[in-house]
Amino acid sequence: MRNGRQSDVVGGTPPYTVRQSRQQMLFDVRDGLSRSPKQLSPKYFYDERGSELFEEITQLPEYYLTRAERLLLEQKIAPIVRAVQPCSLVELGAGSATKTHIILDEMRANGCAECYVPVDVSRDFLEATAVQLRADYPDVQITPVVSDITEPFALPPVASPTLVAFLGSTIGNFPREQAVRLLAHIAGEMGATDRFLLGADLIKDAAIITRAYNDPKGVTATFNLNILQRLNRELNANFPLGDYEHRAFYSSSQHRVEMHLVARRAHRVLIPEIGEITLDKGESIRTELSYKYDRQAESRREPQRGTAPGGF
Ligand code: SAH
Ligand code: AVI
Repeated sequence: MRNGRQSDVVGGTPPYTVRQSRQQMLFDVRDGLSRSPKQLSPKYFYDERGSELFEEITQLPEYYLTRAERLLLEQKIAPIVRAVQPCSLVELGAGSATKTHIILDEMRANGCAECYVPVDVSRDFLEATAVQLRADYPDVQITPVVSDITEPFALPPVASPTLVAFLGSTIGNFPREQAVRLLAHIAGEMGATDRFLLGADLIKDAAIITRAYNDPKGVTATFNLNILQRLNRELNANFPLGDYEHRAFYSSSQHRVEMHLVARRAHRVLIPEIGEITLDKGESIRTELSYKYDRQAESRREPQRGTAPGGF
């Protein structure tokens, strides 16, 4: 990787801190809730509780994404590592980094695993992940970076070649334009011998996708509602949680899941630093988009992003 630009970060020693994250949250929430339809950025799902709930989702029988990706990594990572010969691994939206073990183990077996840089917006969870990884890989330098990857972010200098991984289909949670901007930014940070590994969920039967976002145990509903709980906790808002219903559906025309919180009754919410927000009965707040991909169509789009598909 090229050396990280230090201008976007506060503090010189890792983990870097995100500048003015509370101000950013107030700005985003004010902006999102003044739109029609109302929306909140899915990055606000991931406080510590939200990250734990996502981990629970990955264990659900209906949520096929994590299992499928784990299997793919187990089957495909060896030739990828052999071809790239990475000494460093940078992972965007790393979360608990459970699948990352498959990559790090393969890098170590291949003779080089110097540095691992998990990047995530969820500070406490990322720090816990780093503690666990340091215990599991005492010989690897673990340098967590707390950053919002939708903003330009700095990475510490690491040994080349670097494998940059973006797993879990998190790319699908970004609207197309934002995804292209993010990939172009990453491509600009990568050196000639670095490579990018993307995990993205493909278009499939609508019923399978719908089930994955409407589990009968209600874990996904709790994950969805946690975004309002977080606003109550961190911004002293008074969202009446019991008055919202989880709704997730797949749009076959747009190839995306939409997740919403629907108001069961008309009400007002006060967010002291933002003001009063009015919701009608049946009005929804869109909390997430989760795009599903078409392998051929995406390959044709690669040049736009400054990346080129490999042959695995
Ligand atoms: N990669 C893991 C986790 C996926 S969950 C896996 O495959 O299981 C999505 C992760 O991306 C969460 O850990 C969340 O905190 C992180 N994330 C979401 N939006 C982000 C953003 N804008 N910037 C940085 N990290 C983000
Ligand atoms: C992290 N991301 C890819 C998940 C997804 O499937 O879009 C988040 C999630 N939302 C509901 N369930 C899981």
